[in-house]
Order: sequence, then C-alpha cells, then structure tokens
Amino acid sequence: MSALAGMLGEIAGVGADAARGGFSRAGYSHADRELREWFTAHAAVRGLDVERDANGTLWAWWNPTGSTEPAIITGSHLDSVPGGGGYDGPLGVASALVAVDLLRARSFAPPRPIGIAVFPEEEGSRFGVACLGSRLMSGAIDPSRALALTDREGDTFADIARRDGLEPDRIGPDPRRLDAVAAFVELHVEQGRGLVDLDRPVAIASSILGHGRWRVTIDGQGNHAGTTLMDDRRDPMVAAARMIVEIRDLARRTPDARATVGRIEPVPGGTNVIASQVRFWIDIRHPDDLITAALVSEARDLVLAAAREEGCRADVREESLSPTVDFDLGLRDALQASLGDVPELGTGAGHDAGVLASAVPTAMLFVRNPTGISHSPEELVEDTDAEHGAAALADVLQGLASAGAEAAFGHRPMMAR
Ligand code: HGY
Ligand code: MN
Ligand code: MN
Repeated sequence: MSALAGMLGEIAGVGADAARGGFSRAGYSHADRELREWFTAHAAVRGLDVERDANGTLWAWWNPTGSTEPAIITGSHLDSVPGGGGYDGPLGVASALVAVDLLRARSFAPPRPIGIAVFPEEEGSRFGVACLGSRLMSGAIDPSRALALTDREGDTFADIARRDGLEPDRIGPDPRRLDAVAAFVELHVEQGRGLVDLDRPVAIASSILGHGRWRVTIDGQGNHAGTTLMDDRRDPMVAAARMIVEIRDLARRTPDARATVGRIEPVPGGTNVIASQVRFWIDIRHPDDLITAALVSEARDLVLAAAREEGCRADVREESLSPTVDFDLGLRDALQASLGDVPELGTGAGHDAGVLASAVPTAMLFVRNPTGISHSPEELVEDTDAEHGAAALADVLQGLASAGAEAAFGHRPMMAR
C-alpha cells in the first residue's frame, strides 16, 4: 500500500456515517477535530511548523532556508458534505504531505517557503456558506455576517468558533497573511468524468462554475392529516413539491445551467401532520454570472407563484454566492511547463482555490475519479492515480518554489480589500 493510501486509510473510520453511507464530517465537529489532529501529527513528524490562524485555518510550514519570500501554498479541506466521499478534501491534504516527502527525497530545499493550508468549513455543511474559512481570510464575507450564521441546532458561528478555541473578534480578513502567499495550488479529486473519458490520471483546472445557494421558506397552515378536508388546506409541502419540479425544469431549459434541491426540512415533520412550514435550499450554477442571476430571479418568481397557488407565503434568501472563476493563465502555463502535456478541465464544483483566486494567483490539479461520482460514498481514486497526483503536485511545487519562477505568479489579482 502506498504512503498516501496508508494516510487516507488512517482516517477511514473518522466521521463514517452508517445511516447515510460515506462520511459526515461537518465543520467544527468531533470528526473535524480528529482530522485536524491527524493532519497536525503528520505535519509534526515531518518537522513542519504548524499554526492555526484567527479564522481557524491550519498552516504547516516547510522553510528549510529560512526564506522570508512569499510562500507557495498547497492544501485543501477536511470537512465533508453529509454522507460524502473520502477523497473530497482529504486527498489534497494528504497529497500535499506526500509531495513534501517526495521533494525531500529529491534533496530539494525550496529557496522560498512551502506551506500546506487546511481550510475550515469548505462545504458549508454546518453554517450554509461555502468556503467559509477562505472567504473570511480573503474578505469575501463580512465577519459580522459570518459570526451570526447559525447551524441546524441554532448555534451561531461565533459560539461554535469560541468553543473551538477561536476568538470571534479576531475573525476576519487577513491581508498580511495573503501578502505572504505567492501562489496557491490545490489538488482535488475530480468530481466528474473528464479524466475517465480522456483516460488520463491528472488534469490542470481551467475554470470553476459560478454557484450559489438560496434558502426557500414556505409558511402554510399546520393541521391534522385526517380531519382536514383537501379543499381546506394550505399545505407548504405541496407548494414545495411544485416548486422543486419547476426549478428543475427551469434549469433543464437553460443550456449549461444546473439547479439542485438536495435538502428539505418540513416543520414539524410528522407522518400524520400537514406541515406548517417547509424550508428547502436551491443550489444554482452557471458559467455566466449574469445568467445565474437571471435564473435566481426566475426561480424566485416561480416560488412566489406556487406559494400563492397553495395559499401559502414564501421567502427566498441568498445564503452563499461565488462568481465563475477562470484560473490564472500564467500559473496554468507554469504548471504545464512542470508537468508537460496535461489536459485542462473546467469544473462545476466550488473550491477554496476558487475563492482565493480573487486574492492570489491560484491553480488546481485534478486527479482521476473512476466513478465520476462525488458528494457520495461512490467517490473513488485509485492508489496509482493518487500517487501520480502527489508526484505531479511535487513537480509543480518544485517548479514554482524554484528561483526564477516568479514570472509565473508575478502579478496579483486586484483583491477587494
Ligand atoms: O459545492 C461544491 O461545489 C463544493 O464541493 N463545495
Ligand atoms: Mn465538496
Ligand atoms: Mn472539496
């Protein structure tokens, strides 16, 4: 078994979800803390200096020359969606540790720091906002809005962060830390079939679809399932059912659009009870941000119309929104120079790299997923491809950290400060 497979095998039981299958590793959960300890232990045995920043992101530093130059950063996340696969996030973190091993084995001493970052709450499964850690660091979310976010139990991010050892009043943009980053390269399992169809193990990312999440709240009249005549009902569950199909149809008739409702919560949720309220969440994605906005507007209209049809009231609230990202061309060329003839693929999946692209030169590597399925226990990476990915990441880090590579990440995106 390879070192990488061994590392992932060590956490195969962490957050395992017998009911859903796969893993449920919500941000700031016990499972999340176990994974952070796993990472910190692996970093420590490699002599990397580990720190946790004010936003909860872990940083493991390898700087054998004591350079004060801006660093080349890699890494990913460890949290998961409910019932997620074992590679979405952890593959990038484990591959980063193995890449450092490979560079050491080559007797490469990077003339500038190499860091491994582990971003918290990338999936937004706890507080609803995707990539919360990288958004906070890059100023892509107002800290006061973030601190007021609540989880399913009604706990605020401020409370959970405090319980997790963070200081809420220090949470927020970290321009000094961003200035210390020359480039960020995230390795991630491909969450589609692109590499399967190309029969290649590794790709360079070209772009990320813009994507957002909206919460729909429908209020009706709760009542008894047996004593309430059909004509006397104002049933939010029926309104929701109508909305969900119409949202699907809207996306179907819009080329390149994706719309998903994967989470629905009736109140009170009794088998013999007409719900009083139903909440569900819409995930909408499209390459063109203007079309995403138009889709959201049309979805809002159909939600309000369907609610009226059922004598209910509805509210649509934006929870998270990320623009389409085209990755830095200079960096992509540098990765091509290091890897030679690697395919380039866009993705419909969001990543911390997509958020950080607004602040620092950013790139991604994808590793083949034979099932092409993700956010599911069926997500898979073969050991040989995982090793290939880690070796590619080592080549990329060596290329970018070597003297003379500055041109690849010389310019910095104009960051909204
Ligand atoms: O939702 C996404 O696209 C990512 O997996 N967070
Ligand atoms: Mn994911
Ligand atoms: Mn991910």
